[in-house]
Amino acid sequence: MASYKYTFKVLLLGDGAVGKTSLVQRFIHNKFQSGYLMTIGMEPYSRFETIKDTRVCLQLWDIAGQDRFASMRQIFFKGSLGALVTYDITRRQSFENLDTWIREARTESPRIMLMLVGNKNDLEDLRDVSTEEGKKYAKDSGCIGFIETSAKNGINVENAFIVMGEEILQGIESRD
Ligand code: G3D
Ligand code: MG
Repeated sequence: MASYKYTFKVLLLGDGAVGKTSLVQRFIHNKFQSGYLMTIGMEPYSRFETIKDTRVCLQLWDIAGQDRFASMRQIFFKGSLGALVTYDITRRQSFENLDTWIREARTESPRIMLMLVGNKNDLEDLRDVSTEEGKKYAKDSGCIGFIETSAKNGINVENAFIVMGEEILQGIESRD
């Protein structure tokens, strides 16, 4: 039986179609499915990880359109320790909407740790937001880190979630 010391509730935030569900599927099932992706409601996905000798449960909450209603939003944000704030590097509008996502996260969960994720970096030819812009935005908005990922080919997906877990763990253990 799995035993673990902590559960870390981590949210996936960002505009529709940036790849939030695909990132979760890649991390949990190590697969990518194009064309038909079921929208995940309020059911979280979990993966156990050993981070710095500590067994933790990374509990991932993927946001779907309906979660933007106020009553759902409260449940969604309640107890969240971190969020991957995600945009699509080929769609500038999804980058420009980050301010709104970050403001909402900080309103609902004032101490939440945010990691900026630029997804779809397999589509280099269609890139619309440079890596430098992403880096700068992460720094200016107080994110704990920035990473470019591809849910399609798996690049950096584990890294994104595990770095998030490491930062949360460090935050908790330095408080004890
Ligand atoms: P969302 O959960 O943020 O709404 P989805 O986004 O995970 O549903 O993904 C939206 C679309 O982007 C899907 O296309 C999905 O296959 C595609 N996608 C997600 N991540 C990547 C990626 O890293 N690279 C590429 N090239 N595409 C990606 P479809 O066509 O299935 O609707
Ligand atoms: Mg989705």
